[in-house]
Amino acid sequence: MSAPRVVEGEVAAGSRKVAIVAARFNDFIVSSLLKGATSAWLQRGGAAADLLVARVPGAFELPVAARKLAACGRYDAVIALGCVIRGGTPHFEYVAGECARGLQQAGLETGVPVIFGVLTVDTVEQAIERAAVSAGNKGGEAMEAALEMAALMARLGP
Ligand code: INI
Repeated sequence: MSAPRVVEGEVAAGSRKVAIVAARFNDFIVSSLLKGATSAWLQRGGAAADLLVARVPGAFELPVAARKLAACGRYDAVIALGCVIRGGTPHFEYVAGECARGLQQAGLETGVPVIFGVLTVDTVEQAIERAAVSAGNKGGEAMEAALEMAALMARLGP
């Protein structure tokens, strides 16, 4: 039996354009995710002028802004960055759940990859660990996923 044809995207910025939408809530964590995403962009050869950063109040507002950026036709991928900490209230489920659902919907409706770079954690300590400046920064991982998906979508065609 012959091997299947495998299609995948490379993690390289080239001349791509990416938009990040980042929540201000829990900014002490989100700003680290933003740094991780920005340095991954530069490391992968992206031009500063080809990266847009839009800020929104909290994770609940990420989907509407992400959808607008995805639909405008200027970006190859959109990354949503935020941090929702459980803190023992049902509020967490609404904010984190609706954020995830809305971001997925934004990607499916527009066909532009919308990357989930939102930490949904039980404790501040877990958030700090995932936003560490070293390897494993979830913002950097989100950028790598965005570039891979942008390349894959281009390769898969219209
Ligand atoms: N927004 C977050 O991004 N993270 C949270 O942990 C959070 N908590 O815990 O409430 C949060 N709430 C704000 C929410 O995202 C909206 O900005 C607000 O409800 C206005 O719509």
